[in-house]
Amino acid sequence: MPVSKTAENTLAKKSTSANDGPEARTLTDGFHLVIDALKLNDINTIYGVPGIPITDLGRFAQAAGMRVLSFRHEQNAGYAAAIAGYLTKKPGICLTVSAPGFLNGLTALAHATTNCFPMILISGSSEREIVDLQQGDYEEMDQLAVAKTLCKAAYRVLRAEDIGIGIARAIRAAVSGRPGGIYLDLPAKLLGQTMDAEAGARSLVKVVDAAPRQLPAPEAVQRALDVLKSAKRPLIILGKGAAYAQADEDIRALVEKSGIPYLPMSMAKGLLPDTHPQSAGAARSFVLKESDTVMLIGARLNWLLSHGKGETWGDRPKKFVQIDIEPKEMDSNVEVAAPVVGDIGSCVKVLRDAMGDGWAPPPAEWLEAVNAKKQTNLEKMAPRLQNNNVPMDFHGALGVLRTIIKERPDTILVNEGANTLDFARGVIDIYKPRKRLDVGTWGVMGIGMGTAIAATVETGSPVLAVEGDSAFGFSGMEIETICRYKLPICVVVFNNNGIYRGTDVNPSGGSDVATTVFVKDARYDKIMEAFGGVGVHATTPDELSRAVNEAMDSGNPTLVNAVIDPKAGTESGRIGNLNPQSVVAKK
Ligand code: ADP
Ligand code: TZD
Ligand code: MG
Repeated sequence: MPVSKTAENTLAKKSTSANDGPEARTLTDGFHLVIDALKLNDINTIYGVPGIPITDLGRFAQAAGMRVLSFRHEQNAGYAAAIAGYLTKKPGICLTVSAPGFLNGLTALAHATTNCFPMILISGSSEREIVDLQQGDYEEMDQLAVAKTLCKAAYRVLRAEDIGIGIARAIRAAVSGRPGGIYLDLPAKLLGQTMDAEAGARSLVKVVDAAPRQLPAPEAVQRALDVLKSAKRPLIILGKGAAYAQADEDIRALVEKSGIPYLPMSMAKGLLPDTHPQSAGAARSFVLKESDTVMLIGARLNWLLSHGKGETWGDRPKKFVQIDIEPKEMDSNVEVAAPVVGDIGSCVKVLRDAMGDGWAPPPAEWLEAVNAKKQTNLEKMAPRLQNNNVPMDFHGALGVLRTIIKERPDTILVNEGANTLDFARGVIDIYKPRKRLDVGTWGVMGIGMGTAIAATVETGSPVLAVEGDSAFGFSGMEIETICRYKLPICVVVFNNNGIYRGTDVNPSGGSDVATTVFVKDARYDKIMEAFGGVGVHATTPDELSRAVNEAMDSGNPTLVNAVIDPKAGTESGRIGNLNPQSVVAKK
């Protein structure tokens, strides 16, 4: 690509204009104002892909001491930014070029919004005068218009003196209320604009109290307590909003004080350790059906909870208490008897205090029934996790990884796939908050490598990424990124030769393989070796265990190709019921 039109700017930060006379004025420009505004707000990491018109923005940011991580595809940089936002409560930044780069980042921006993760997608854009007349500029697109429907808010900055305000608005919009994805459009011309350096510095805004606490109304708290008190079979459901809130101690105190069994949604696992006596994770179907009162904390009654009704929830009438920062979430699917609107940290603290000393635990009968169900299910699963079948099945392989996470609870588990996701979620216990990151609300494939990279970059923790072979393919090229930055990430590809299973055949009898099948016995470990990392081919639970433990001990980028029986999986994992059925032909 040719040198950027706007990048006649040299690497020198502040230049002196030639015709400024003896009392030369010091200038700054759009590039540096963006960087200064981000740094002023303690944002020090950028995930992106360089190119016109933002190549120099990345260079200058690196020169200014920011961590700028270049990816191989914007979607993966976007997923990294999204999860960075979730882990830090500060907006994760994804930086892209115009039209195609912007569009590549957009899936991740929409994913962030859907999952309530704070993120800012910053894209360079082409000349407004040409774009708006549709005269065919380089990478022409009305990006602001396109982004608007896919994010929480979208802004464009046209004047250098507005950069400070533009970034402040983007930050506040991302993290306040229900967090989400923000689009910030920076035209090439803006980046090259100059202004007086002192005036520029004065134009920057440090956002004060970006996500203000929102205390619940006392009558809402009382109503919630009344509903909980009258419950015979109460249940608490913790969602990823609760994990996001970083109110770990207060949430634990509320759950323990209440004595109520709780169910963690997938990314809320570890908020309390999965081995906690009140965890009803192993009795999920039972408690959803049998409970009479359910308190949701940062979890929505969307498809992941069968919308709060139907077969999953059984015949017993339910009362719902819901803690959420978004008032519109209440009654979204079923009636909520006691809405508690506020930030989770404040809400759980107030609720816990209001329970006072005289709070009675739920009826013993209920607790015993939940525990009995839990024990039966755990006993049923235990022997399956110890099996030494070759080729490995999902349980044999996951039994090994379960032990590794138990012994190394600070590891962040990243997980995507269908069977690989559903079985791992059930099998691998998580012991600490925000240590399980996965496909989120959409069940999107492709979050893997971006998520793994940001997880270790933001927290310093090692990462174990457990990936279906299909899932891995969506972001596999970022293995180079992992090697380039020498990140402590161990990827285990559950290689069952395809999507769900590797045994489908082409129903027409033609020479193409079936639509869900990949190259047989592929060696994903070689991809890691190509970039200088460690590749291991593991065919038994022992080999898998050894390889992952070595990777975790060394911190070297590692990819373990775990050979899984191609017959072991089921169609769509645990959500096969969502597949539409044809009346014409049965599979
Ligand atoms: P899960 O998929 O784990 O069930 P969801 O993503 O469906 O979780 O729900 C998360 C909920 O948490 C959203 O409704 C969101 O508004 C809410 N939320 C996020 N952050 C906070 C917070 N700090 N305080 C209160 N609610 C929050
Ligand atoms: N594309 C995107 C972006 N997200 C998706 N969820 C899908 C396609 C559809 N899909 C699933 O829902 S799971 C999956 C796809 C393609 C892959 C499952 O295969 P896998 O896992 O190899 O990752 P298992 O272990 O073989 O089931
Ligand atoms: Mg597979």
